[in-house]
Amino acid sequence: MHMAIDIHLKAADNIRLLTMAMVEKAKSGHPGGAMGGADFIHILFSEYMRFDPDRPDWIHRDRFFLDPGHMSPMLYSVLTLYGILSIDDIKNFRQWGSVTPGHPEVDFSRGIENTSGPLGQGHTNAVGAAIAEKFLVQRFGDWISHIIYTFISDGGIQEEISQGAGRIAGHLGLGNLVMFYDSNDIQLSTETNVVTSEDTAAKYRAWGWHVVTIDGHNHSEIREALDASMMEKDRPSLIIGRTIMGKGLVDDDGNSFEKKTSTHGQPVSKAGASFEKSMRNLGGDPEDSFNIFDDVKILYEDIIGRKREQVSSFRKKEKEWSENNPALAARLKNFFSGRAPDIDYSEVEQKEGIATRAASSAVLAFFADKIENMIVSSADLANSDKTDGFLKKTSVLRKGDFSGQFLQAGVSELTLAAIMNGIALHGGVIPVCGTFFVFSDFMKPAVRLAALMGLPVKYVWSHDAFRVGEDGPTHQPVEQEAQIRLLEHLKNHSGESSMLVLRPADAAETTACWQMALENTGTPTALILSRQNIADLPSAGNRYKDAQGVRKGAYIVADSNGKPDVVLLASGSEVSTLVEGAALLRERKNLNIRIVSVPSEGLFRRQDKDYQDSVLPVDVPRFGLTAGLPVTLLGLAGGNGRIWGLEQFGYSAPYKVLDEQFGFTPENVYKQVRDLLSL
Ligand SMILES: Cc1ncc(C[n+]2csc(CCOP(=O)(O)OP(=O)(O)O)c2C)c(N)n1
Ligand SMILES: [Mg+2]
Repeated sequence: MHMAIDIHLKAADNIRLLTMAMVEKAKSGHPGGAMGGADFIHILFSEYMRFDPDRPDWIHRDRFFLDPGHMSPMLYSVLTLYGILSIDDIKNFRQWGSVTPGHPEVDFSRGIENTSGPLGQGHTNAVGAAIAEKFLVQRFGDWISHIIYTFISDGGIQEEISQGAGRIAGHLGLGNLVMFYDSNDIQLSTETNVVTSEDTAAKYRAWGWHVVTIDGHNHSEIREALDASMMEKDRPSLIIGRTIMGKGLVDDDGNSFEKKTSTHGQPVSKAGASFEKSMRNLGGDPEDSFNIFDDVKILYEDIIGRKREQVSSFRKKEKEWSENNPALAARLKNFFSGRAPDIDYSEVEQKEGIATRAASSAVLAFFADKIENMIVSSADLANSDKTDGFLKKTSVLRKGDFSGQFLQAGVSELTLAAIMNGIALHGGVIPVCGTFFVFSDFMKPAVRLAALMGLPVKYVWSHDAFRVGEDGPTHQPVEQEAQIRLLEHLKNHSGESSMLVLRPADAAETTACWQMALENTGTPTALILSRQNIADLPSAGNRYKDAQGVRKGAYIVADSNGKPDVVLLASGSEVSTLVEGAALLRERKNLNIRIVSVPSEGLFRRQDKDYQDSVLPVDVPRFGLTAGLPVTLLGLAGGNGRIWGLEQFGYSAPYKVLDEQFGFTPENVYKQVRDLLSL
């Protein structure tokens, strides 16, 4: 018994030692917090987590979401004990080309469930994954249930997003979620008592969580707390582990160097501790700082053996289930295929002259009948952003009943977006979320991570311009489109444009853009939609077919005979204003006019040069119209062109008045183009 306890402490110390060694060698990193969390990580990974050491991406695994990405050395160390990472991998910590970046970047094949670093998002990803798990268990049975573990620190507890995550997890009764809070009283620049005096346990209890507070270094208490969490079916669990920052550190004189803010974010030697003496104090050898103790090796070999047995007996159970339930098994496989659903989008019926948010609603209603593994959600705007087209055909997810497919997130856009990331990371479910475009700002930190991680989250952003009208400038997006399209310019680590941003010009384009959104399984997609009705764009024959041009990012909507005198271009509802302006130009000046709809500049710029030149001939003047900042169209209509955009915040007034005041009228299109061409 005594021996058994010792070896676990030794394993935890080994994690502390590797952590110190990694940061020391890299000459940068965050050792203190990771050294405090080592005990929990060792017990969790060795005795509780179900996963396949040979296939860390196995879909039936328990998940572990790290929130404080700066504690990466702790995670990398335990993955090294498992042989999932090598000693060389951790010797390359934070170096170019390594698989051990400063903050973990999602890598299922190496047991990294999420990209973490922006505090608060990691544990909210876990809430999303726990929702996905409940959703799947409801459909496939208890046998596929698994636990979502997450690890949070003082920073994550303080970040506002934790309010949304805590509320939603409690409200939905996510008994499959277990969160460890590394409560070490220290944060980056101060002790926590400088900034907070809340009763965190009471706060989470008030949200409906099961909460225990333990000594985070006491392995029996950790086990008891985890065991108790396993019994909780309808409440998420919070284990507040009181830990010691930089546990085991000593200075040159051998005095304790624990509980120091200075060990948060630099090698322990730089902070003032003695690397050598601290190594020895923890049973290590400074000459061989990346050593794994022989008995810890044996311990982990034994653990790996047991994990393999656990996985193989699970696989037997799975096989039996599949044989007895072939239809369900095929469905499960399909859910996790990550492929876009096979749908005939031409069957979507659109009414004439509607707002693109209404057109999106029609598409979502169509999806509700066809896509079983989609969760649509909204931050309390379903009836405005029109995600309610989907909601009307399903029910909301609620405590004890995950048979529906709609998540009512409440007013918490950032939380919602991070939950969507978690759903996508879990796999098996397609996440869609809506809010007003102006509030995409609130989602942005999670959108950025979705772009970095390459997650196929879909954003439904309605009320796309000052034409929101009477609600005034707080609700009228101006700079948002230029801002979000920067992610179209930014490449992800696969070398692709990190996000697809689509602003359809009418109902037919909206259907086509939704198809692109679902087919885009490698990056997030945004749909930017109008509040107000839009006249359908002209079509010689079949508008649905014409609108397929959006697949190239930009296409010719209406053309002149022969070489155009001018090309008019825009996205969204401004295209229809161009159509009316073009009529005036033809009538009064007999001009040859081409109209181009550009739902995505980023996508258009990835087409071959010939196509780009065929749509926007280099020697023809261009006029761009945008309800956003003029810079939104600079890359398309700059140079030999002119752009009419909005250079100020909007005002509260009926949108038709604003159109007049701001010059978004056919008459102003006429005037601007006449000036451009000096006619
Ligand atoms: C959103 C966000 N804001 C700020 C930071 C910078 N930062 C990294 S860790 C940290 C606080 C660290 O405190 P804690 O979470 O308690 O970690 P510990 O010091 O205990 O390791 C801060 C402010 C960040 N990573 N993310
Ligand atoms: Mg802390």
